[in-house]
Amino acid sequence: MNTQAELPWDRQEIRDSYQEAVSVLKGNDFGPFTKPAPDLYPHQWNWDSGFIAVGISHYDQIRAQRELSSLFDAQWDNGMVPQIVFNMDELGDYFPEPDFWQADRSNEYPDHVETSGITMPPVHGIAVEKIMENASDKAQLDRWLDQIFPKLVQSHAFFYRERDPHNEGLTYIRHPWESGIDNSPAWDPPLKEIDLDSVTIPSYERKDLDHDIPPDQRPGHEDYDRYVHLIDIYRKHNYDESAIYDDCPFLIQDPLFNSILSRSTEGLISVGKYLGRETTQLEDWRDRTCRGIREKLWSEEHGLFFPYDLRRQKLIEVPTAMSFLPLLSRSPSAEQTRELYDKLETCSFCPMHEDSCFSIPNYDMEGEEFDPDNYWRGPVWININWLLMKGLKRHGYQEKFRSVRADIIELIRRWGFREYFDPLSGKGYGTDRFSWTAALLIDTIESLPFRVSDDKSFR
Ligand code: 9WN
Repeated sequence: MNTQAELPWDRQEIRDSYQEAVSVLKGNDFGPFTKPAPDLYPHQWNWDSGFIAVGISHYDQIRAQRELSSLFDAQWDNGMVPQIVFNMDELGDYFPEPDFWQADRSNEYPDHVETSGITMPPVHGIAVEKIMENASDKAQLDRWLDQIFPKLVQSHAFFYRERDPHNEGLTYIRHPWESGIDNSPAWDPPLKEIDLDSVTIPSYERKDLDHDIPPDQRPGHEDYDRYVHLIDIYRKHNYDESAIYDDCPFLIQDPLFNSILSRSTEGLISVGKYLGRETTQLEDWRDRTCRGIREKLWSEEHGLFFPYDLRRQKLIEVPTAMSFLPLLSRSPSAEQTRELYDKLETCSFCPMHEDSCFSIPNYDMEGEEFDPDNYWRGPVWININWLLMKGLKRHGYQEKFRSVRADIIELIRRWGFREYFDPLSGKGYGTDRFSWTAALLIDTIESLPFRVSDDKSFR
């Protein structure tokens, strides 16, 4: 067990970082939800809200509950929780917005909010479990859980009913934005199969480049053309899942998505047991997904997990941080776990510098496409490192767990609440005052040997 004496920061420094993180989240608070960042992302995002709720749960139970309630209020009739719930007070600064998605063509669309027409990695079972652990007002908690728990179960049922065509326990994603790791090099092979010269791309105007972020840190124009082409397919099929399945060129069973789904289901099992509900169905989902990951997404040759391309019926053998995400769940066998750990320690994923290591980059540093400042093509992301940190702890890799934890704190202390970080220099990129960076810093600090939130004097 690490002791305070082994930590490189004193209590006051940690308290200062914690307080600053709280002020980032309060600054991005829009009432019912927290914006991912002040300008670049003005709406509510699905997995962002899950991570944000985890952080807020340490200091404001009711606000954390509200973060998830507002997201689930936009749940579609078929159970899908949308990737974006639009903030109708701030339309115009982001692309694509409701007029482009036209998601109301779906029979399943909610009638009181505007949303996009895809989903995202379901981290909310993890968040609800965390809120339950941290709650001080149990009566409030019970009332809220009673209301949110069935919605969460319904959202998982959506995946097994609509997105698991072969009953393998593996959900597919149908857009890179559903993965949350939009321009990961792992999506290059399937996306390149979309021949841009032979499809008609609807006209559109990007807004993400209007925020002083260098274009080479964001996805390219050809990426956007393909993102838009996929949306056009959904619109043509009125967002009908089975029609989309028949036609969509991008259908991927992704280890990141499925590991999160399985870990989130574990969260729901804990909540279900607390509420005295039947959890057999949840246990069956958890086990089926773990088996699917372990058996279908593993590459013996590489000793890594990879996404499976359902269209082309093969693994996409591109090593990324998502190859390790099954550690978050009980999916990997003991042998697979050891192999993953060994790979994490190679120079592909463990960038050691003179005095510092900046933790786990999102893509193989020795890979051809490695780019230390381009979005999901190399940088370190705090949410991925936070998930991996939990996975390392779960599988008993205490030392590596502590080093990733220390890197998360140190990166943010040095470079601020940035969206992503250069794995070579540590430098922060993308938007500043990024909400999940702040929220997950809070949770990471709370896992230190002394609990900052127990010390009421600093707030
Ligand atoms: C598209 C909000 C979101 C994150 C994603 C991240 C980025 C959006 C974009 O921002 O994606 O969903 O416009 O680039 O890739 O993970 O949820 O923070």
